[in-house]
Amino acid sequence: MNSKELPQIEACFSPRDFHQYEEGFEVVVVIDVLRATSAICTAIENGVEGIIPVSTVEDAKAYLDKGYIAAAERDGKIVEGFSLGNSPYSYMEEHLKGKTVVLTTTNGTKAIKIAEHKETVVIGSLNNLDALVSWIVDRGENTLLLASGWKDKFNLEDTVCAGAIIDGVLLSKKFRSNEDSSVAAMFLSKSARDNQFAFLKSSSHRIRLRNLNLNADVKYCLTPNNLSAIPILKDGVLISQENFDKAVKEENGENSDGERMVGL
Ligand code: 3SL
Repeated sequence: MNSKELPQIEACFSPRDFHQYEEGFEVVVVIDVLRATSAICTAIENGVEGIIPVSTVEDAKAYLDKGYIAAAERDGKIVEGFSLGNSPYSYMEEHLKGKTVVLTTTNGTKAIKIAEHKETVVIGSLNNLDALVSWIVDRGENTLLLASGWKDKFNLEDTVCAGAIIDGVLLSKKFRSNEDSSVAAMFLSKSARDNQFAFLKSSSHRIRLRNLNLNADVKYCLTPNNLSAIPILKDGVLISQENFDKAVKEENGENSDGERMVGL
């Protein structure tokens, strides 16, 4: 195959730039290492049935009032009136297994909402790095990595993660990458590779979270490959890849072995 025909993988550094990059990409991977997408991957891996991302605290509050489990974070803190925020550890709790959680966060859920019109939206983090790289390579579609950043600004940790994903995907030799943003992301991720924790010491959001005594969360979120879940958006809800595949088969009138069901 001519290299120009290979699917493309690129990085977009901020939700503000998304509309400049999105054309031609079927798959968008939303990344918010600290902490939204790490928390979402953790939730799905630990048996949470679904996460409904919403843009505003008011939206989350409306769900809460209707009896949903709802979580809200702004500026690193749990919003008043909610008992659940954005710590990955809170999504390991037994009582959330099998439940659907509505979630709003400062940047991560905003980025998901910006991308939700695309054909396929999945969730990336350092935690599910290798699983995600394999998934992207198997899928073989044009893939845009959307860094959530901080209030539309560039951030280090999402860029390092995007660079690591591009690096892994390009190793397959089944993708190409052209944008300078992607080259820069790969350079950063290579510089960080041996000790992400030390490299990201000066990240502004890491400092923000340390000041909120959230060092354990930061350590967890910077741990590569402790998860294999790839949350994927289906009708506005992030679900596991297995449940996504099952739902798509059912919609197509197939049973779980891919055979068409009689009468359909
Ligand atoms: O910006 C976000 O979406 C959050 O992940 C920020 S925090 O880590 O919860 O502060």
